[in-house]
Amino acid sequence: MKRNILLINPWIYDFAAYDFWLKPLGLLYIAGFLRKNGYNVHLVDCLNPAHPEFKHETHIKPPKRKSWGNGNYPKENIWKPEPLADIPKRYNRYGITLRIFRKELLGIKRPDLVFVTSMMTYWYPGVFEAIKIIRETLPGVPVVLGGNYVTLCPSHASENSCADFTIAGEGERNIPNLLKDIFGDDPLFIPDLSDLDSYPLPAFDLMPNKDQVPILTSKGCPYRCTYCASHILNNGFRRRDPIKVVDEIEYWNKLYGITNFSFYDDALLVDSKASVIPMLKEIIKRELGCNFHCPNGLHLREITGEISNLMFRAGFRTIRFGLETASVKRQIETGGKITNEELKETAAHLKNAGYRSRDIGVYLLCGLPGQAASEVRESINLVKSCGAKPIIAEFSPIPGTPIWKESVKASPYNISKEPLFHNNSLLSCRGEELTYEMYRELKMLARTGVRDRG
Ligand code: B12
Ligand code: SF4
Repeated sequence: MKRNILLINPWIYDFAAYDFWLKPLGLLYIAGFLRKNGYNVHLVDCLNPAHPEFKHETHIKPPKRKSWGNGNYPKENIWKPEPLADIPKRYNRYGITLRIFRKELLGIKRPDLVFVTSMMTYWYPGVFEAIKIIRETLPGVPVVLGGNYVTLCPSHASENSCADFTIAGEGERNIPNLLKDIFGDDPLFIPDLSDLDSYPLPAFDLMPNKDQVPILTSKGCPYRCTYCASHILNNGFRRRDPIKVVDEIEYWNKLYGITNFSFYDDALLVDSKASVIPMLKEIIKRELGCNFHCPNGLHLREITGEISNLMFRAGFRTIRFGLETASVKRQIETGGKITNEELKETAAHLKNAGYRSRDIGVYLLCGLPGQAASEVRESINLVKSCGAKPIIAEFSPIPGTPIWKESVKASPYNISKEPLFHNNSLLSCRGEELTYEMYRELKMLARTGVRDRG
């Protein structure tokens, strides 16, 4: 008889959260893998903004959703975890209510195993809540926890989560051994880990809310920026065949009428001749009429006139880039992924292709160790002067990154011991020179005065 595995995408517990095309892609890949190995899979998505049971939750305001698959989450104000007690901000549970979650768990066939995913390190309270309720409602069923939080904070996860197993790293790599240990099952199918095209498609059919589909054309990144965890989370840089990526897009489009897709790559544009250029040409050729969104920062350096035109024609609507800082010194110190000259050229290419200033979002890090407010201000002004839109991205320190030691030194919080202090809203590594007041002013400055010129 087939075994049943329950997959859980937990809530976000945070001061703020916005559904910027966010789906549990890693968990859906694992579901595809499990299915291919003959397991029955069922998913409970705690972040489903459109759960039918919300009609009975009259205390919750219906969230504003956008037609492109992004928008607000339903939310409830909750108690702050003790380490955050002094932070003068409201703390929320984003997603379905606890009652709906319990009802979901009690309404399904008892599983043989539960897989729980995790994303940001500082979102672990929502993960722990899910595990606690699973233990109450499904006593005796083993719980496995994986995902980015476990990979980045393995000891914290194994010591505090109450999961039976905590598994760091790529699921496809580690789950076969786990299934052997728990059930004695030998896998029928293991993908070639060096070939992303051998992975089964993510089991997107399990998602209750099919408003958009996330796509991954590659894993990892050839750069090594000091603040980024990409190299810890991925084993090298691997890419899919660009035509197979378009086959996947067309598949979801034909099957469910999906017209919005978001790219989750760390390095979508790198090595463009072999990857993104053929992909864009194929999307245009097939006349799919879809919208594409890149919420994660793209590499400015890779943009040419040709790529800009192809992106525009293919339907790339939301484009975000990572500049991080206009300080030449810091650009070099943190990895040298971009120069200010390249930003100017890129913005001009994108404008020529038809994008407006407000379409060209450029992320700027704020709150890096030792970073002065003037550096962020100058970065904002540079982005504006190039005819693009600056977007402040608050620095979140990540264990294992090259900048980690410096972050630990700079922070008044115990970021080594407590992942809640990695929360980007805290600006936990800012120097005294960059006050919250200044940060708010910088946010305002970034938001105002982006004009469409030329
Ligand atoms: C896409 C993305 C986003 C998207 C959202 C997508 C999402 N689902 O959340 C957007 C652009 C919105 C986003 C925003 C931010 N992000 Co982000 N994001 C990513 C990114 C690039 C990919 C995540 C992903 O889906 N990968 C693809 C899937 C296939 O992989 P996966 O989820 O890891 O799953 C695999 C394994 O983890 C494992 N696995 C997963 N679940 C399970 C479960 C079990 C049981 C097992 C065994 C295994 C397992 O197997 C899976 C398959 O191989 C990661 C970097 C990265 N390469 O992972 C950063 C990353 C997670 N983000 C990060 C950051 C800093 C942010 C921001 C704070 C940036 C900012 N300053 O504004 C914001 C915060 C958003 C918020 N609301 O607070 C950091 C993490 C910070 C932290 N402390 O945890 C990362 C690591 C990037 C970095 N800088 O290094 N992000
Ligand atoms: S280029 Fe982007 S994904 Fe690559 S290491 Fe730097 S920040 Fe990370």
